[in-house]
Amino acid sequence: MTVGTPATQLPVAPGRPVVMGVVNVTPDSFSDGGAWFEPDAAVEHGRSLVADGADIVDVGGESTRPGAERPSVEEELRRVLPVVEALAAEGAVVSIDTMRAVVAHQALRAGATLVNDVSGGLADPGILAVVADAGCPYVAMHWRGHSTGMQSRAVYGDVVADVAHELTDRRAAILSAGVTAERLVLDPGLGFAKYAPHNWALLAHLDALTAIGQPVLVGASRKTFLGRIGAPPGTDPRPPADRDAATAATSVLCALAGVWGVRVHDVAGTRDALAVVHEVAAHR
Ligand code: PMM
Repeated sequence: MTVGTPATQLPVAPGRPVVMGVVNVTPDSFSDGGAWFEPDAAVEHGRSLVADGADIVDVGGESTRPGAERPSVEEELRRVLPVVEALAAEGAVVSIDTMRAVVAHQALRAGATLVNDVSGGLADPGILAVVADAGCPYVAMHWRGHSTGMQSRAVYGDVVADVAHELTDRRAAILSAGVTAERLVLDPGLGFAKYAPHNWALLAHLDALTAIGQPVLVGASRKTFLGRIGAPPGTDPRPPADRDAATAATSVLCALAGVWGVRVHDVAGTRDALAVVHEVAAHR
């Protein structure tokens, strides 16, 4: 093991999906761009997500909004490492949201225990060896290319079948790189090379993704397709902060579909929504 940390198990939350709270240490993320760009503000935000009931805090230093330019490796490290280190030192379960092997490696050294890779190992295949060596859980998201020009790749025959097929192929590659099946989570990548009808279809057919046989994570939170809910035709989508009720509704659907986890900005609202699902299930 190269990172000097013990192998970690996939976190689970009995009776409900795991809630992963988002800490974007970026100047330009679509949902909360710039709000937590200073390390102290990002750490404070991570703490408040834990207080709200986040099981995991997901720290990322690269915006993946459509068309976003990539930061340098040095800049990404500068953004995320102090935040990972501080939150992990306080006992938070920290995941590192990165496509880069070196960032994953350094973040694991700084105390992260899970790697969340929106490229599923396609952007930097070396990340799979880092994860395999660390023995840590790994989220592999469905991805068809970097943010610049990504929406031009939103071409599907049957989006649900195509995404399930491509994730199944990624699973084979990831397992053969030495990541263990019990630590591998798959994610449909809502909004990544996908337009609104693709996202809705994937949410409507989560069973096709859970059927692959791996735990599933869904990141619908505050994405543009949810901003169209309640926005009159011909107007702009509602702003990201007004999309939390719609996000909580997606978390309910995810819970009913038996997903492993949801990645959200509004942890408190999602925990309430999931508690409702839990109570109803307990009273059947
Ligand atoms: N979405 C974003 C970033 N990271 N990770 C996973 N696993 N799944 C997602 O859907 C996902 C992600 C982009 O959203 P943000 O800018 O609000 O973080």
